[in-house]
Amino acid sequence: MKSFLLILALHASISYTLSINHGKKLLIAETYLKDFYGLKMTETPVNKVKSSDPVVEKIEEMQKFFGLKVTGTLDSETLEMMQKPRCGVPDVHAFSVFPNRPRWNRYQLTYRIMNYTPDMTRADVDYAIEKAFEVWSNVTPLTFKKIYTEEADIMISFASGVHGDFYPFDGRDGTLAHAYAPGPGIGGDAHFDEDEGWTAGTRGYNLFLVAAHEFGHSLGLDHSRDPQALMYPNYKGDDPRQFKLSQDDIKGIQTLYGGPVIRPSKSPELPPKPTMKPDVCSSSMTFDAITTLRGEIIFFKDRFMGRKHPQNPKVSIDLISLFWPSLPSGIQAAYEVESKDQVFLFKDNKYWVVSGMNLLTPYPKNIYSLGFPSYVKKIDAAVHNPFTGKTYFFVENNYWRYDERSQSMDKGYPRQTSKGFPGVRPKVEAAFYHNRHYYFFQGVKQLEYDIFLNRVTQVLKGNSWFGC
Ligand code: TQI
Ligand code: ZN
Ligand code: ZN
Repeated sequence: MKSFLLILALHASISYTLSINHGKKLLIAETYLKDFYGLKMTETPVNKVKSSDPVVEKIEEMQKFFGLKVTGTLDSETLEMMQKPRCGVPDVHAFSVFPNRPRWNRYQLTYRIMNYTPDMTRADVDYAIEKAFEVWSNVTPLTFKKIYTEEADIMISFASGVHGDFYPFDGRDGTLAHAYAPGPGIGGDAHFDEDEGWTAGTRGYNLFLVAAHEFGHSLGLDHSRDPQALMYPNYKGDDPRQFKLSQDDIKGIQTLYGGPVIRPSKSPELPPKPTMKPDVCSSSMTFDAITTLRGEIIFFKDRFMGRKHPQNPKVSIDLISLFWPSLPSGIQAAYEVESKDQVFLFKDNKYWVVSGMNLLTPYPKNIYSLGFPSYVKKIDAAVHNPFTGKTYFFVENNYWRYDERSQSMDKGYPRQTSKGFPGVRPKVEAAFYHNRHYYFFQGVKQLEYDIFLNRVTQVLKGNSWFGC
């Protein structure tokens, strides 16, 4: 009898009826809603099946969870989702995401504080905002970098009343702030009502707490039904120092971005292409670019980077995107300025600067800003001399010399590579500095070059560093 009623109810909520697999679909939906949405027919008195339909409600709950169109009917999209493989954890939760599940398609996001409230010191505003982002970066792979010019993903501003969008603020109390779901342009942006009294403490509205809530919206979370949650739509003027993100908020944000450990297979930006890891011990192994990075030697090849510590025989080969999700594959030149803890990475006429795993330039810069003439379209190799502060850029048969201290290209370049580096014939395809030597890579060969003797001291195999 129970199951007959359920089938009746499901039947009523099906949007299309002419289907051969009808019975099978009902069975799928019945099992799914029972297993994951606690659907119990016993809760519904027989005569109430139509008026407050628990099946329709459960279907709607499930559609909302998956960001499907909320129709309350078993449309094809919903049925398809019900048949996807999944683990046996029920979807019953309090958090919620926006329709269509908007989220950022990369982990490294930028923010910019456009103006400051006079209610607090600038340092307190900076700190509140930084801490509010940390709430979310602590439990996801997301990172937030503050920038001062150009457009950031999350633009933060204080304004009162009408302020240039369709949602004017309303004076003291009422709406405190609002933020836009992830997306281009205004997407992600957060606006704070200047008519509120903002504080770093508990007196008015605590900027850190409200910002942490707004950034939840900026990242794709809607409101939660859990009163303990940060995303619950009720201001709790608790001591911000005692603040703790609830399990519900964590579950919510992690359904969008995953947990804090960066897993290469879960990178939302690049579904791994079926390229094989390079075989570094192959006799035909060549490299796109090589640099040192905090004591390790990094070999770039296609979408991969091999990391080798000079004293450790182990080589680890990872996707470049594991470390720098927004970097392209096929890096062509790279060098480290150890004194600044910066690594410069080049591809075509663009370059990026990283410090450890952090990208310091959210957008690539143009190599012409370094002083290259416009006919240079790409750099073959680059190497930095820590004693002189000079960087050498190799392009075809020539090289340029750049002064890192004055940040300018030295006069009298380009010069021929074979003139400046006796014994080194063009062209240099990759290079790095290690222990008073440059290592130049040409095809499968490697030249060890003593920077004080100014001559080649050894000819090695290109993959000699891997202990093959
Ligand atoms: N502002 C709303 C908010 O951010 C704007 C809003 C209303 C909204 N409904 C929404 C945003 C649905 C996204 C989705 O929630 S508010 C609180 C809290 C507000 C409220 O000014 O009411 C906080 C802003 F949670 F305390 F009630 C920040 Cl923390
Ligand atoms: Zn606004
Ligand atoms: Zn909110």
